[in-house]
Amino acid sequence: MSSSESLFARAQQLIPGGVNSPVRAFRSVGGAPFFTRSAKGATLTTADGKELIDFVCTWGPAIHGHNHPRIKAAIAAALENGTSFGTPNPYEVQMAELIVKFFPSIQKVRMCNSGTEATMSAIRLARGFTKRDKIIKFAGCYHGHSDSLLVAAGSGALTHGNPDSAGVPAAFARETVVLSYNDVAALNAGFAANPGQIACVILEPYIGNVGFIKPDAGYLQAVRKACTANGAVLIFDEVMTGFRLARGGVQEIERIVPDLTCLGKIIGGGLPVGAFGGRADIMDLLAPLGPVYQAGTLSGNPLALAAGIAALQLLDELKPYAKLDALGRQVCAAALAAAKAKGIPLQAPQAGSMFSLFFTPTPVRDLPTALASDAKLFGKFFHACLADGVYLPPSAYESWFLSTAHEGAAVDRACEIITKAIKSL
Ligand code: KE4
Repeated sequence: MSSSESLFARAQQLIPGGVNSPVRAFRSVGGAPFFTRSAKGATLTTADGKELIDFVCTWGPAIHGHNHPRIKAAIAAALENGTSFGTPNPYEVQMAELIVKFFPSIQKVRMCNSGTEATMSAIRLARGFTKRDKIIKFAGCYHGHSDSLLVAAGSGALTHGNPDSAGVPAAFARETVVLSYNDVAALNAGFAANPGQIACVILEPYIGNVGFIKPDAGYLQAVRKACTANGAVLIFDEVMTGFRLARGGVQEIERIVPDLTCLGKIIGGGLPVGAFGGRADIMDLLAPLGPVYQAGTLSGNPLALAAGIAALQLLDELKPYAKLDALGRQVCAAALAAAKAKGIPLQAPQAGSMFSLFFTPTPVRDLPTALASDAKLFGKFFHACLADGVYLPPSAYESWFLSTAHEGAAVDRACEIITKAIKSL
């Protein structure tokens, strides 16, 4: 069997950067990525036969650990009946009933195939509902790679954005206003500078894509209030946090009712999935009922939904959130103790099974304070952990994840390795 090195050499001949998603290329931490041969529980086994305790969890879906027997069995059972029908299927009804049960703000829901599709479609829906074109997003929040969302704060920061990727037309970017997160004054100024023009505000209620960042007390309530006052749709992008931090996501924890919610990752049990849902008066504008078009060949795919239903049923049975929070606290406490002993400044924001380590003396509360952390030192830390068998997100600006399978030996071993790595810096 080829090793990671030979696989990567071949991959780079045919796949841009040798990867099918940029963060996997290790560009942010240096070195070459390993290839994974298999995964089980808290562990990845690489193409080189190395076992790694995994703190990426395939970027969120594997909340029950990899290759959970219940999810595997659900996929196998669905597979007996075929892989895709292109017609409505019973799993779609069961999944919709589960999502609506766990997320009271979601009265109707549409399945799709990725988080990108979910947020792109939710924005189109908000624009169709309000008949407005502009949207507000926040610096650092990532919502997938649709054109309206690959936008950075523009020169006219309060009125329009600039493309954040080649290939995004300036005309598209101008419709996106990018503001700073955790800044109520900036949000109110954004609305004031665009009176009656903002279709929606989209945000990660707890950010996972700058590393993990929590909102200031009262911030989410202020966002809700500003959207209501300005007739803008509030979209919670809970692709990462949905079912991960609580059965009903951040909106359950913070008791906020968004107008639309985007989901993904966990609801597919590791298979391709996305979903968006919310107020019925907005969702009913979707084709075939209404004028907002959205579609997908594999939307509601029976295998993906069978896996996702098994994952959600397991969450309902196990109610693992207190345990996941204890595991997250255990890892952060070990890292903070090691950093203190070493005299290295470290921040370790955490909620449940999402957390990050930022090498900086300043609490991280938005993109600038995250970027002020020492990414180079994180790279050194990343490779010290990897060498000893712990795989962290290959970027200082990503949330870590853990699963119920990390409990016990895996998390204890990982804490030892993280402690040793910090001491070696
Ligand atoms: P996908 O299109 O990758 O399924 O979902 C996009 C998305 C939307 N919203 C949030 C809050 C997300 O975190 C994501 C995707 N998360 C990244 C992790 N930073 C996926 C990893 C990757 O891009 O390879």
